[in-house]
Amino acid sequence: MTGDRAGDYRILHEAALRDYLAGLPDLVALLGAEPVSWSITEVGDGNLNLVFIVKGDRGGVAVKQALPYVRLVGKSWPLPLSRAHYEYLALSKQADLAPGLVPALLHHNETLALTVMELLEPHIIMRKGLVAAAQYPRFAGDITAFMARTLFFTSDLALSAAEKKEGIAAFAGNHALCKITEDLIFTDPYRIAEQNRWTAPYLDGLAASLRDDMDLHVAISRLKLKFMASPEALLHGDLHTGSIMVTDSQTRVIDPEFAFYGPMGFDVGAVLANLLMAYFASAGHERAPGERAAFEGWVLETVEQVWNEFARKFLDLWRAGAAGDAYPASLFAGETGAARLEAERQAYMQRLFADAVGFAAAKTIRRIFGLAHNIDFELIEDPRRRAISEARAVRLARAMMVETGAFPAIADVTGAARKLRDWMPEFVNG
Ligand code: SR1
Ligand code: MG
Repeated sequence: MTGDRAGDYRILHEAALRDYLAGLPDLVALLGAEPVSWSITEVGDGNLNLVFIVKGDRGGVAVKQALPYVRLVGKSWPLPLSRAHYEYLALSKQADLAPGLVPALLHHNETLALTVMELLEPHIIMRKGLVAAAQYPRFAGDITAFMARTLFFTSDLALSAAEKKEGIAAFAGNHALCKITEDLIFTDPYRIAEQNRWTAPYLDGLAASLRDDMDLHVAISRLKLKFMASPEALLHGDLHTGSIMVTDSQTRVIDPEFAFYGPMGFDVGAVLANLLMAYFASAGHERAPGERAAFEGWVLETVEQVWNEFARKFLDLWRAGAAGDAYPASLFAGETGAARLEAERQAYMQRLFADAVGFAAAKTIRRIFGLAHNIDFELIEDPRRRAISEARAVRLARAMMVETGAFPAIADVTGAARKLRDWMPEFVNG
């Protein structure tokens, strides 16, 4: 898969990309024999990379190239190209563990930090669909299969200690991407940081309160420590709805460049948080009342399904024959052993749920006060309206982070979200 004609790294814009691809016979066969007639369009709307769609008369591919800096900010923020290596490694692993749920890999060049993948068409970025109030009936089933299988099979429940440590080592070098998360999610929104932004002036008071709230500082710091020091499984590491492409009948998880061995709740929490943000943003978008109610009902139902189906699938895998070095079968023999192990599984899932609740809260707050926002809120043009939606999301997120124990089940999360649907923050009357 690694390209063999690469020189030193260089950014491939249209002409250079055409020449490069024209030298790869398998891709020429896929695209069509006339490179000059291929259309090449840069479509990257993420924060880090270049993404091209290349189409010929026979077919199309997606090409992703890492830039040596953060695209969102520019050359002043350098970022290692090695993230393309970790993304390729993670995609390969995920393709093995969750077949059909990630794009097919067609070519990878380490030197150019470039990967060619199956063109996902007519898939769209799920976040864009959610902003348009679209519902995705396959989503909960697919994303829970993806998470249950990738997390379980890379954990100590499924692997020997040696295999697990090899896995940790293979991704340990991706620390620059982890550092982005450590800073942008777990630190900056709670202190004065140059790159923070929020919907001013409405959220000025809330932003200031985040900086003084010691209960929140303790809670976010515990989550940060868990993120840094709990290599439970291979995470996608950035599993928001912008990293998922969908149609009515298919789901594909993309962009695992933040992959590393971390706490499972981080991935699960990311999915929950992004659905909850879509729920709160819904009130800010122009929608007929019936459409709004149907969409919001579906989103909260999906939040519940995501946790419940994930937990069920994860437990099924564990019960079906865990071959990992954790919980050795020889220690849980007989009926008593089986009963104790089952109780332990339930306790494990309860801890994982609490982690997911906390991480979901952290993911929400960062999108409202940190550097990188999301279009769920950003596309609400009227800032006052946007701030109302954001303040509701933050109110729930603070409770989830500081009083995590008050949310023992997913229905407690959706119930609290429902109660905040028409809640008005102080700035509305003040
Ligand atoms: C500087 S990168 C900002 C964010 O974009 C990615 O999608 C990650 O979420 C990261 O935190
Ligand atoms: Mg991304």
